[in-house]
Amino acid sequence: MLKPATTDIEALKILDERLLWLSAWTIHHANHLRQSRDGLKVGGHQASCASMTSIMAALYFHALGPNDRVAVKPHAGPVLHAIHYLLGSQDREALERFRGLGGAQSYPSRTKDRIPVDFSTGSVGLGVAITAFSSLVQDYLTAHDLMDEGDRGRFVALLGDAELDEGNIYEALIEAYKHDIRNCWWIVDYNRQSLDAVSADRMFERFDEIFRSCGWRVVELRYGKALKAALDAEPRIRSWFDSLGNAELSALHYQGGAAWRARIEADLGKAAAKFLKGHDDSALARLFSDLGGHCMESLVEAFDAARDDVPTLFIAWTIKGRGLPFAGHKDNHAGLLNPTQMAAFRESMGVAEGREWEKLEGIGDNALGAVEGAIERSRIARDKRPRSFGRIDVPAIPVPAGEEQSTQAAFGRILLDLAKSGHPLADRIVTTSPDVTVSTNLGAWVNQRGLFRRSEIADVFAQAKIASAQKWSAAKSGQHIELGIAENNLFLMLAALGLSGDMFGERLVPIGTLYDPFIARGLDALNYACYQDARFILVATPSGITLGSEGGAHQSINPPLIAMGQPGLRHYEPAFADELAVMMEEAFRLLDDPAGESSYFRLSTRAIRQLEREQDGWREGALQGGYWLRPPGTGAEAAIVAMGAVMPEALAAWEELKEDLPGLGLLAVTSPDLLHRGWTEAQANRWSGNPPPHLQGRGTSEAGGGAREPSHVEQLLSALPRGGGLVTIADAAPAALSWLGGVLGQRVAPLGVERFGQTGSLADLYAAYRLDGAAISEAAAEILLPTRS
Ligand SMILES: Cc1ncc(C[n+]2csc(CCOP(=O)(O)OP(=O)(O)O)c2C)c(N)n1
Ligand SMILES: [Mg+2]
Repeated sequence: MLKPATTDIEALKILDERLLWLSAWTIHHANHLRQSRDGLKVGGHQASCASMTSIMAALYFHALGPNDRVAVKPHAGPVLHAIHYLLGSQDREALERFRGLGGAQSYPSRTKDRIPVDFSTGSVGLGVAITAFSSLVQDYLTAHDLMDEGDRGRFVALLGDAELDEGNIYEALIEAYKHDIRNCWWIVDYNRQSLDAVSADRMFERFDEIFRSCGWRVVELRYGKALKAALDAEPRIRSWFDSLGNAELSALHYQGGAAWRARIEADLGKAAAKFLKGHDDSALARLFSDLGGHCMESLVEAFDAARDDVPTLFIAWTIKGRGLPFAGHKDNHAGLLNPTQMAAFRESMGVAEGREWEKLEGIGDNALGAVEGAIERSRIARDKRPRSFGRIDVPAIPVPAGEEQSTQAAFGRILLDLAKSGHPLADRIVTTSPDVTVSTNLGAWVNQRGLFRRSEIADVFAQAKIASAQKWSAAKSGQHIELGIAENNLFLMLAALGLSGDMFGERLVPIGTLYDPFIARGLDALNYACYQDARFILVATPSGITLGSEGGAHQSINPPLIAMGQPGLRHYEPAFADELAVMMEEAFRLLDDPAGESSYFRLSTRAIRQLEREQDGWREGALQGGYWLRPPGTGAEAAIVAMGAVMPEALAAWEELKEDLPGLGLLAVTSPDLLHRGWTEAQANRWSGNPPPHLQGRGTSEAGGGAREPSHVEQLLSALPRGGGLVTIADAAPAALSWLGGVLGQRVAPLGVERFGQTGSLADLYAAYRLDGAAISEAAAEILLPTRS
């Protein structure tokens, strides 16, 4: 790589200042100039942007190539928008609407921003860690010949120093080490301030050790060129400067030149006289502000020197709020320049009033050409990459044979059959699991398709001819990514795999398995995956107190409620293997559909007798969230509404009660999530001008505010009278089903699990937690008696 000419460095410095100006102005405009409709503070982080502009100028206008992908520190979002504004891929209107409806988002968003955002960020730590998993996905794609080596890129995370407190970063670091990841740069904006205050001094020395021990190269950019030269010449000043704590440094940056002088005089006395004489106050402030993360020469040099594929941590010393009046102040995280300060800043930039949005306003003629050249030469993608959908051919998924089977076993069987079928879908599937591959029934699939590793790992047990049902060798061709026990990593892996189509143009079909209760462990990472519209299938098994002897610590209660509240993820909870087959087929299809989403299957280890179906009508209902397993007869007053593993109890109770309760129905719920969504959507459509298909084109009077298509759940429940009774039962929090009473005003007796589980046989536990036939009878009596009296 050619050494950049001095004029290029000068141009990058000017761009650095320009990003500082534009990011501060965008935030200022949103807070002080745009008309406020609610009187609330709009917010934005001028100080957090200011400490990153040099790093981002060096990256986007020099170091990054077209295949590199970046996760930008959330609160530096305005800098990313400013960069794309200069590149012509962001428009002024979106910046003027920063943090407003339809405007540039507060934190970079893949789905909502119009500029190409490689990774959404917002929840600190996750954007950092996902870059490691995306680099693993890139390795997977090249190993499977789905991507050319030449198209490989680097994965860059720009992070705040306080993000290093997020534990998920270290979980990812460990996993990344095991998988020997490469092509990753994590660049710490080391301004030594967080949201509340200045960061603790003690940790810093440890970070480089932690990373080095995980195979990373650590590059510390502590001093800029000028500061380094000055400190080299004055060893005493260097040791004094190095001894300052984070808070002292920040305070001095805030106070400025006179304070630096006074402090040096106080600490070093006569020994510093010569040094102080050679620097006036403003020279002192300038010199000590020349930290590595603000020195363009140092940044460019460091990035150019790290072009191999070794994962690299850059610790770039910066000043939070650099160049702004609150630089270094411990309270500056959400600080905003006031209009007077902003006017002074504008003038210092040579920007005329009224021309604030002019991209290169105030840049002198001598420099203009070089700056324009640097912008033009930027190699990063200007446009959003097209999403890749509709490429996966989904075969019919056969129902696994067996009179008695559990949904978990059926899942394993479906994957095994797919693996053996040689269907192209199977070649796109990548499975992953945090050390529960075998216990979630993925083992047979792994036996067929193998573990993925860039370099081969032999199965020592197999080589030694030790009998084992599970093969465990790894190779480039493998299709299972085994993770250590860290559910955060599972969801980040699924997020990265699930973005493969959008990021690399090759959609993969990721399937992740874990135990249902431990979804909670990775919940924010799951939300993060969905927020980016990553597409995957999550199989959570075993679940509920049906897990029996494993006890309360492993028996999940609330995941169906979690799923109901999670956008971008649909919950299916089948009772029977044939339902699961239909749902998996749907989940594969949804994963590859622009209007689709990810799916979550809550499965069980309880083997139950399968049904002999007389017709196929149930399928459509099962995909929409429920169907009548025993339709209510005429004059019916009540129904049992059951989900998942407790279906045998519901069926038995139905047999027992049907004489006493003529017409009693049994509704099999396969997804409370979908039923609820359908219900609220139907209501919203009535008012939001999205008429149901049969009313479309008939004008608004009929379509909006008038008749509406009843939702699936309304159609199902209208088989019973208003005022009828529903006994709902699920091996989960009863609230997952009890809301059904609100749909048509029917009364509900909800059965479910509300206390922590415990060990026990199924019969004991179902009796103790009221999930058995007796409980259903009692509940039915309770709910029907008042109407009869
Ligand atoms: C998971 C999570 N917790 C809390 C926050 C709120 N928050 C946003 S920025 C921030 C501090 C960030 O400090 P640092 O990473 O050093 O960034 P700086 O602004 O100093 O560059 C916090 C606590 C968040 N965004 N995400
Ligand atoms: Mg910080």
